[in-house]
Amino acid sequence: APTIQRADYRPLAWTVETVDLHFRLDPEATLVTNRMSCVRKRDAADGPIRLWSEALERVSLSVDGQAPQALREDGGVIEIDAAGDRVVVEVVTRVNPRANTTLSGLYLSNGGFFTQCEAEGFRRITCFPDRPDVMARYTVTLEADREACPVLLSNGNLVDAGLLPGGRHYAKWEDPFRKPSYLFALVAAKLVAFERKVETMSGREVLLQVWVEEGNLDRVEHAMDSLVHSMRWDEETFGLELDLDRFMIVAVADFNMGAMENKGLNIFNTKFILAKPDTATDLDYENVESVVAHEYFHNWTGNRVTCRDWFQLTLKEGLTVFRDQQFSADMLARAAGPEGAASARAVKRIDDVRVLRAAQFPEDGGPMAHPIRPDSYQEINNFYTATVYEKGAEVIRMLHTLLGQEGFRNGMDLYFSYFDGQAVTCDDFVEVMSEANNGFDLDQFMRWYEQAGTPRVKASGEWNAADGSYTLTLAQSTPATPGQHVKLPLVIPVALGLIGADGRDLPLRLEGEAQAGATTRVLKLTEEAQVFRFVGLAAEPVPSLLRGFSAPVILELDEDDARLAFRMAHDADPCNRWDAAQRYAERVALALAADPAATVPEAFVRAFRALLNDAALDPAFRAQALALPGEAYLLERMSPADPAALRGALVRMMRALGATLAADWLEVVERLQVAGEYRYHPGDAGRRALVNLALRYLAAAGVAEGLARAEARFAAATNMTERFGALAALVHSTSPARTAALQAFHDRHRDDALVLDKWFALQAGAWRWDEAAEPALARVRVLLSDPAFSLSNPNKVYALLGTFFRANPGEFHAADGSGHAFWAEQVIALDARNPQVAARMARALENWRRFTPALQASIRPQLERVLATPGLSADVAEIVGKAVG
Ligand code: HT7
Ligand code: ZN
Repeated sequence: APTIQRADYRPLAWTVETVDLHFRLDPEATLVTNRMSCVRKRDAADGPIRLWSEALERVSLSVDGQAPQALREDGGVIEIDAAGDRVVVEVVTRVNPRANTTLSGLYLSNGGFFTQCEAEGFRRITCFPDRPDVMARYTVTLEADREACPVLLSNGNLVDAGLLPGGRHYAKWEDPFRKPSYLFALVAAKLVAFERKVETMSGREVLLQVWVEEGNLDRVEHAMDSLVHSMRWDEETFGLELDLDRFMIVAVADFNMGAMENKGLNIFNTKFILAKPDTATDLDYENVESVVAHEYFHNWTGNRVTCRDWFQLTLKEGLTVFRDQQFSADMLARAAGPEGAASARAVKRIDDVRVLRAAQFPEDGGPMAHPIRPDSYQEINNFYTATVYEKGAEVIRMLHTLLGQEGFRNGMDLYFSYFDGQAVTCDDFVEVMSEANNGFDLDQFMRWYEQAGTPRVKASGEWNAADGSYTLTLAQSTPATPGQHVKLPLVIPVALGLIGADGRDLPLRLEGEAQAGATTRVLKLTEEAQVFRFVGLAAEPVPSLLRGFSAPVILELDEDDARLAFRMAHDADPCNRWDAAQRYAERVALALAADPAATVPEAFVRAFRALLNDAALDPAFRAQALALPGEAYLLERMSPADPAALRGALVRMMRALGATLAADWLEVVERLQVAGEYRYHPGDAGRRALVNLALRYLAAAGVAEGLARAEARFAAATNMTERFGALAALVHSTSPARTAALQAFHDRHRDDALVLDKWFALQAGAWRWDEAAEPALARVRVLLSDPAFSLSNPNKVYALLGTFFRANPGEFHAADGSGHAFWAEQVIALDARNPQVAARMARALENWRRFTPALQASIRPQLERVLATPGLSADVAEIVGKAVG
């Protein structure tokens, strides 16, 4: 596929003012009539009308009612020369939704019609200038069989509806807002709505609807609550109000991603809407809340102000992730109450950092590394990445840190006042932030948009007892990434504290300052190396750097075990306290991986136990701090990466910590049980998380009483968090009870697709705790033929294959290469149905060069096998092509 360059962006000569769409919906032959009024742009260079078209049967095309005089077609682009400044182009296309397994464009799911147009799905429905900088007003008429599709929805307001002959009916929708084609949506299906009317901050009454299949009506209240909370939060935090009279959310079981922010008609993967205590875990509840918020927030950051081109994707995604992270932190803090608020916020921040380290850092260090605003792509769908989303959000967070809450808000206000209704760039956003803050210099800051790779910040400190000063040197560097060898220094906000010998933070005074100030402050690192001298200290301090994870960098700091244990016990910043525990655990894990005879050091167990038994600490925080670092992150830190050796190390650690601290874990299980009816609340969720973790350690170590507790909890659980937590503990043990428990879980939830996804994922991700146990791949192969499994449903693929490839490296990278051959087989099979999903699975091997030579020798032929597959999609070809290099 050709490579598209950011630098090649050119405005179109013609735009579209209004679009009148008519859909005669039929599962195999839907007829789409599209009348668009095209207008020559006054400021653009001369040129033809350009329409994009993909996988379409074109029935007719006319310009002002006539056959076009000059029409050229090349690689999915139609060019029409038109005279004058205004013409009406009418295109009629026929599409086959049933045959559309890509889930992009118009497709069927459980008998209903759904669309997904971001990024370039609209061109699979009709011929159109399918770019985000073409913003038009849409009128949409849907016509369908009344019995099969009683509900007909599209963007905006319902303006007409009625019956048609032959058991059919129609509905007409008008969207009052101009929008790019990627925000168009329709739904025609058998659904029911859960409704609520609320008043916006200006006193307008709006209708909120969550549409689901009838049997799911008992699990939508949480999504509706989340929507109302999101509305309130955006009003209070940014003064942003819902601009529509009606806001709809529709849940669909077949969906490539999490959800989609179509104007007024958000379409969601059922996974991020449906939640009730018996089927959803605390994490599911949290995810529903944050994804509902994310899509809702897009209404302003994405829809009202959109992206000029897809290279600017982080303009809407990084900003919206930042907004949803802030929202979730505020919601958790509010629910936790004044005493628990700070810890609840920290726990959320730790979650976000975990995701960044596990998903984004490896991306930044591999063949797909790209700046948050990429310079080129072959397939845009491959760039909905952790870099664009999560690192993008970190970049916005740094802006927030540098400008302060008020400065950031002023910038947002100015952004909307300048750009409402427009398609703009990341430069526009950063410039407006500067302008709203007295010309705050953000020129160097723009490098965060331009450079790929995770920066390293190396810190070293020197204590001078004679004059009571502590000199901190910070040096930054960013490793070369593909196609980008020269890296310039970035603006890196480093939040820091100094801890005294008694474990308390010291007031900070930099040389030249009259008096000491706060105990945490933000240093601005802008040069390759900078020195900061703190004075007025009575004794050598312990530095706590990058508090709150103030920048998306890797901090390199020489700390011995004792110092890590000290920070684990005393760091006043919970993020850093957690990070100290992670660093210590990483050190132990890598040492054990390097030496099969090594054992878990006693000092580590002591530090770990102290955290476990610190009853003053929020259980949710303890659950975070006592969970071992993720395998993907550890593999990233291991050179060469050896998944089998690492898995061996982690098994030994789990067993040692489970057995040595058995009494402590059992006490947690005893004391922290949550009584009463389930409620989604951070306090209760934290206790459940810690008890579940305790059961994991106890079960791993084979502690009989722990296994008995897990069995009892599994049998008596009244909610999914406890039931699944206990099941996971049993599955991750050598207990013979694990097989029966898996079967019982399956039987109980056999008709529930989302719960079965958990069942698939648990087995695909299972470690082998004894040699006699079946390899995970054998189990995965059996599950592939399970009647509940389907390669056509992305959730099933992500649960079974995604978990095996990404979350079970110890098994996936089996020395015999069986996992790698299986990967190729599945990627090829998936690619024929759904290239986007196949490409996601393909990414599991992109960092193959980091592995041991033996594993590389096993992986390379499989990459080549995929690459040589006839008819391979551009999606997979880009990923595997870049991996092979
Ligand atoms: N903006 C949405 C992106 C999305 C998407 C992209 C490509 C293919 C399918 C997709 N479904 C949704 C989701 C979001 O960030 O809110
Ligand atoms: Zn988004």
